[in-house]
Amino acid sequence: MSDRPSRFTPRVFSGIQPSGNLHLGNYLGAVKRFVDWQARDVETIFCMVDQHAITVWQDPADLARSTRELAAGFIAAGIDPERSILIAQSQVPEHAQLAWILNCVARMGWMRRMTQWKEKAGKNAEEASLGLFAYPALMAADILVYHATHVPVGEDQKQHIELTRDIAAKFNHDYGVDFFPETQPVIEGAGTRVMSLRDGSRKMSKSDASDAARINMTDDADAIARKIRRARTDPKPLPETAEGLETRPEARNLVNIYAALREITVEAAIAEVGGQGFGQFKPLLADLAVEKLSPIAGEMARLMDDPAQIDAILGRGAERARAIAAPILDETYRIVGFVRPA
Ligand code: AQP
Repeated sequence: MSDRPSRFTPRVFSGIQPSGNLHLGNYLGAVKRFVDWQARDVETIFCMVDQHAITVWQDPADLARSTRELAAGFIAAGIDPERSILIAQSQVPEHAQLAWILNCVARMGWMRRMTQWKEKAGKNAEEASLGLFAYPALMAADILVYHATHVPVGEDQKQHIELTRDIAAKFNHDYGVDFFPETQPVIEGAGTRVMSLRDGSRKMSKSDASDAARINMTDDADAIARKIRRARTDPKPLPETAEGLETRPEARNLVNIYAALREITVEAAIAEVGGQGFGQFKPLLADLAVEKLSPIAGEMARLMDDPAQIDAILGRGAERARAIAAPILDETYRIVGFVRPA
């Protein structure tokens, strides 16, 4: 946590879109680190951001299934719904209510600069949804409606957290208040940018057309081993130093994954596996991945057998979340000048 004094009680918020399969990048860059945060003496709120997911088309049945599966993934990976607050975004309407106000604070130019908007809308911006453009203001609301001070995310979300800070600062400035905190992005460890197994220059992503490019958290041991065996690499053995990985994106990605799964630094990983050829290293990595991920997949499958239990957990989470968010939204309304019911 930051050493800077703040009047805000430390509170952690982060979310994941239920827009497809939870994958190794989401796990190492986000969920695994959520579990670390949960072990600390700080309130933690984790969210299935289903309203973000529909900024691009989602089949309704798939969205419902992915939301429950993501909740199962969180729990199977170690999120305890008693210790943390686990929610589906659409069950806490305060997120969308605050987002409207933040839409009126954020500037068009800020949104246009977002890398994710440029990448996802691409040349087809006229056809993209208004929601996709406004997505970062909803993300700011997700965070600020809890006065969250820390947001653990992968590298790709850094820009959106910086935007959240800009929106909070402009709100505070425009209304002459010190109401929203300066949220810190927390981007740490070897797994903050897991790359595609087919192309070391692209991040591992739910929306990659090639299933071979990612390891899904629901993959069985055979699928995990096969994907790692077939992962693209160069022909040289692993270097003896971490610097030697700098110009070798695919090798660097596999060593990063190894380090993140082993919970060691890249330097320590290279001390263990430097000099190995991929014929030796890939089976080692596959065994490690199966050892760490298979129990999570098994537990996810078990939880998915009882969707009513997942729904009950999310319902309880929403109640607890609303108890925090509603007073913050109410105060925001007062600051803005909305007349409140007597
Ligand atoms: N490849 C990755 N490496 C490390 N962290 C990652 N995250 C996503 N991909 C990687 C982190 O996972 C959290 C949730 O991400 P998200 O699902 O909300 O959005 P995303 O970043 O857009 O994820 P995808 O998989 O790439 O989805 P699509 O394909 O739909 O765009 C975030 O903390 C993110 O940093």
